[in-house]
Amino acid sequence: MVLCGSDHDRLFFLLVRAGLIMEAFSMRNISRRTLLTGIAVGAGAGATGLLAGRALADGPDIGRPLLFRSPTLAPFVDELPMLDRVSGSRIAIDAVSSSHSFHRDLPPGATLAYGDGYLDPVITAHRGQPTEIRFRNRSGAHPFAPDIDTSLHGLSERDRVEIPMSLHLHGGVTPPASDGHPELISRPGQGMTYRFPNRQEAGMLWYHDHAMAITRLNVYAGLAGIYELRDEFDTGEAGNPLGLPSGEFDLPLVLQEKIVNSDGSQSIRSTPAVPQGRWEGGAVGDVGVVNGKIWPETRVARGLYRLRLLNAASFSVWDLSFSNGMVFWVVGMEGGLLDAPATTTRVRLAPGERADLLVDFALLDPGATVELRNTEDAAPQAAQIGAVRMPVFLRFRAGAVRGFPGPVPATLRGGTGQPHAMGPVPAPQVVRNVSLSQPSDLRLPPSIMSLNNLRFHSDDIEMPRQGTVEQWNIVNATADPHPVHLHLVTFRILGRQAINTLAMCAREPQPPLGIKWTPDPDPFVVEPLRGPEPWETGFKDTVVCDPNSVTRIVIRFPTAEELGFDPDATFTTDLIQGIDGHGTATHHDHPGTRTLQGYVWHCHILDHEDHDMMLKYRTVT
Ligand SMILES: [Cu+2]
Repeated sequence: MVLCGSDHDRLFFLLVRAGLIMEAFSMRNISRRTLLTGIAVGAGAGATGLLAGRALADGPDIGRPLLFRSPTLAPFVDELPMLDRVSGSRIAIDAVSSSHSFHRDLPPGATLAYGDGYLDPVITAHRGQPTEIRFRNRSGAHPFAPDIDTSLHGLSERDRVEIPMSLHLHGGVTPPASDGHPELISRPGQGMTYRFPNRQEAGMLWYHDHAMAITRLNVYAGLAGIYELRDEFDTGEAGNPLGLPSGEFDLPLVLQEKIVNSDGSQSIRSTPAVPQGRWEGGAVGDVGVVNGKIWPETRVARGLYRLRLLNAASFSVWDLSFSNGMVFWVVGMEGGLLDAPATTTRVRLAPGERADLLVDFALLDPGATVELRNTEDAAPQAAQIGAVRMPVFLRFRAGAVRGFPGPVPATLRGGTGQPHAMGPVPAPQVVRNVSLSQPSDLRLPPSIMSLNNLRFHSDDIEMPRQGTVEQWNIVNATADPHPVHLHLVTFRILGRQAINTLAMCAREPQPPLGIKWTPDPDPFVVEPLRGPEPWETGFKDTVVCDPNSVTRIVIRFPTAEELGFDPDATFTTDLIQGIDGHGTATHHDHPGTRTLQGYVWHCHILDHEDHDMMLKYRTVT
């Protein structure tokens, strides 16, 4: 029997698989744990009160037997790391086995790194000047070797010690051969050259691993970094025509969640209910990590800052705000700037999403502190085994000195010295329904995540025409949010509507996994269209699709002429070379050269992407 996505929950099946039958059935009767009702939230709650009772409380937690947890760690004792920067038309990046201490009281634990340590470096690029990345995989055994699930996508024992890697520039308008296709993998001793044309507008992109079925482990281990693209408007220099803060007043903040062990190592596992080495479906962290440190603090001058937030977590969606409730401004998102700053007191970010913000710390008295907090609860299915909100990321402490003196700009686009205005959302020429589901089949535990009820290797893929504008109605038939990311393109959000998933599934039942299922949500909407939030009104490359809802986006698929490359060009695994640079193709993996084509779209919950919420797509002529 195949059930509709929302009819059951994945963890039930995971527990059954793990042999925890009683736990699985008792879980069905557990509503959300009430342990944390005492957590103080909102302005005025001190950090100690806020954090007491959850991740900072050490020792066994008999109330949450289904979760691992981090040891007790004091918040705000580490300085926020300032990320190193590199630039240039040719950049060498070696992926290596490294180590890093996530907290003052933790010894260094094993990581993977592009360079050294964790999360380095920030690559700065400029529009119109291509960047060539000479990538080499020089890693050793995987820090999460025992956690690799060799039942996924042909992974084997070899992958524990010879890590496959593929580098993707998230948000990059990149030729397909350089886009980090999940099956174009470099093993240790191999590498390839990635070419990024940088023909797009300024924005904060990021690069991270994208290798098939192991992305969640590689990124969590440390394979991620910021890619800062500048242009003639958003120069990143003092005196830029947009009047935006620059230099020390322009702070990239890479937000992550983790579980760490007292020996300093990271834990990718969140629940003992799933045996080690089996896909979990999503790991909720209990500590907030910013630029590689747990709950850091940073001193800020009293003035305007540009904070560029990236949700680089594997799993959680966060609703972020300041502990004093102060107003701030959204100036942009994944694909560039807004026409004008938008005032807000919160911004919600799912994995893969970025928010470009202005925050005025002149509002603080010298010595005063303010925390960046999260008020979003753990996703429903994780909450069912006791996962709770990770409440805070970092603390800012105002210094005595005055900082960036400029005001919040009145406009950012459409004027002199500014990029062209965004324009209205274009009218779609094609409407396409696509689906997100959890098509568990009692014959096939554990659960699996899916786009269109298909698996990654399906050839029943979307093939939008180049030069057309399409509306995608993304139907989320599950009980959890999923951030959907399309490679190559940016899009605009029309809005969201809750749907009656049960009624929809009764009318259009979900067939067995492997048969395309893209139900029409329109007869089942239960509310008017809700437009995008203020931080979603610009050009996006990732959108959070709420549970039991349809999320409507409008995408223009560019032509080869506009792109300066053929987005439908084929490419082969011959791109992978020995890293001595002699250009000899080495094919240890496959008996022959494989030909690949196109891009992918996927859920940016990395566990979901790995199994199997990712599909190929092509843009055709
Ligand atoms: Cu997902």
